Amino acid sequence: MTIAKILIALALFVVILNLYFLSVIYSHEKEHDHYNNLKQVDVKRGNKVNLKILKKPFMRQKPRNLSAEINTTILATRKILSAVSNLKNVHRRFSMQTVNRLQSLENDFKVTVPVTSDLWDAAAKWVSERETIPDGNTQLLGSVLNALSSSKIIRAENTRKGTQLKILITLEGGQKALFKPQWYKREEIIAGPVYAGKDRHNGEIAAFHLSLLLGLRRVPLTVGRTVDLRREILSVAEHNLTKTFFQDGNNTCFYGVCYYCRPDDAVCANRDIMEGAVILWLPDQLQLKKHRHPWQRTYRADTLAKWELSSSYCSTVRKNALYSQGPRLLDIIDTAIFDFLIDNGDRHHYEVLSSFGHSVVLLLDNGKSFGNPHVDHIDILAPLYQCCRLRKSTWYQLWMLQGGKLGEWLDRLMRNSHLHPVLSAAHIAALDRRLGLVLAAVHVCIAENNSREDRVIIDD
Ligand SMILES: *[C@@H]1O[C@H](CO)[C@@H](O)[C@H](O)[C@H]1NC(C)=O
Ligand SMILES: *[C@@H]1O[C@H](CO)[C@@H](O)[C@H](O)[C@H]1NC(C)=O
Ligand SMILES: *[C@@H]1O[C@H](CO)[C@@H](O)[C@H](O)[C@H]1NC(C)=O
Ligand SMILES: CC(=O)N[C@H]1CO[C@H](CO)[C@@H](O)[C@@H]1O
Ligand SMILES: CC(=O)N[C@H]1CO[C@H](CO)[C@@H](O)[C@@H]1O
Repeated sequence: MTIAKILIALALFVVILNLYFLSVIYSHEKEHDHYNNLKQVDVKRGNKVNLKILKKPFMRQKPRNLSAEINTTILATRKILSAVSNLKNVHRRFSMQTVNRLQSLENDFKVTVPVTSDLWDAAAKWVSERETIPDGNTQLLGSVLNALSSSKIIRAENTRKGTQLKILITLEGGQKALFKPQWYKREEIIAGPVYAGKDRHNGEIAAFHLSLLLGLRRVPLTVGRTVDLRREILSVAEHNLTKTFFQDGNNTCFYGVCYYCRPDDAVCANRDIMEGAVILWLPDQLQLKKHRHPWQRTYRADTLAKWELSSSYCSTVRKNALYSQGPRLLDIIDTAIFDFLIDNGDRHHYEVLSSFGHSVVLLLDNGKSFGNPHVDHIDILAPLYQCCRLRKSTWYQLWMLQGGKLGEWLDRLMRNSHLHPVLSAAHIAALDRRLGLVLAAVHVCIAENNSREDRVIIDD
């Protein structure tokens, strides 16, 4: 009798437990999209604890298709590495033409006029369909950068949008800019997935300078700036931001208001002095349009993206009118090369200027860069090696900069920065190594197209 009762009770318990799990599974599947979004931003933050919390216990996990992975990312990596070791180590010297171009760029960084609000108008006029800074006629570049790093801050507020802590500042003359604080020391190495960690303020500065060196003039003007947090920011901050300031010993800290901003995740000044990057706000009348990046990562270790599974992914992308005509696909490939050089594997979306028909893909938000100088994430180059095409002007610029001096020149351009050295020696060295890999990837493509360079290098 009692045994039967216990058995019945047990059976009932199992049924109820099953129902409970079923309902849990159902609710999880329903929230799938929302869940993914959450997870995506969370992993970006590089916070291991949160990763665990968000791990889906009840969802079926897709098994990794290792053979497919070997056929795409690993196969491409193998080819590129073998090509780079076969390419003769030419150690070309820069041509006179390259040296002249670099010196003229260096000249552009000279401060020629004092700070006035006219400089903001000049910089606003620079932004066009294909560039944030025109090539030539930019004698005022150094002066605008100087204004950005020295103008009085008259207002500081939360940016509200976004997952990363940044402050929207207004400079004297009404110019808006973003302030991204320093989280890491120069020598710190960000371990983990390519998108791990918080923004690197020095990465933003280096990315801007590198974009000019590469002739990819699509990054907003960016400078290093040291602020007195109490005197320059807190004194002009709106209430929402002020509330997040506190004192930790002798140091002033704040945590701001953003998706992940929390008191226990604050950034602290050295007493009141804080280093950061100041990024010029693009003119307000130019509307930005955001697109999902076709080579977006899944931000999940257990799921591969389509581009990681199929080496013919590019032909899928090119079925979309956005990428089958106009400059967009070649812009994406330029972006991939730029991101590979700076080690940014976090460009899940990209922005264009919607006021223009053929807007360039802007290189905004380059903070997840220069994380680990000892690792080359070759899969960032997937748009290049899967589409096997690149713009002739980009190829030319890369070709002219080979020879082991790209890093040296970048460092030289950044010598004017308040924060010099902006990058550690290891990151500087990584740039030339990665440039070699980009050139090798292009060589692999040309070889696979029966040495038809014209099929890979696109005259546009
Ligand atoms: C793995 O990917 C390859 C190539 O895309 C495919 O042929 C194969 O069926 C896949 N295997 C599994 C188990 O999904
Ligand atoms: C300040 O924060 C509150 C609550 O989060 C929000 O509703 C309000 O819009 C914020 N104000 C400004 C100016 O950011
Ligand atoms: C704060 O500064 C004072 C004066 O320089 C020093 O004596 C004290 O040890 C500092 N406190 C901390 C927590 O660093
Ligand atoms: C086309 C191709 O390269 N296929 C290979 C994918 O990977 C598996 C496992 O390594 C090979 O068996 C296939 O030949
Ligand atoms: C015309 C041609 O041969 N195109 C090929 C160039 O190389 C890529 C990558 O191997 C191929 O996908 C193209 O078909």
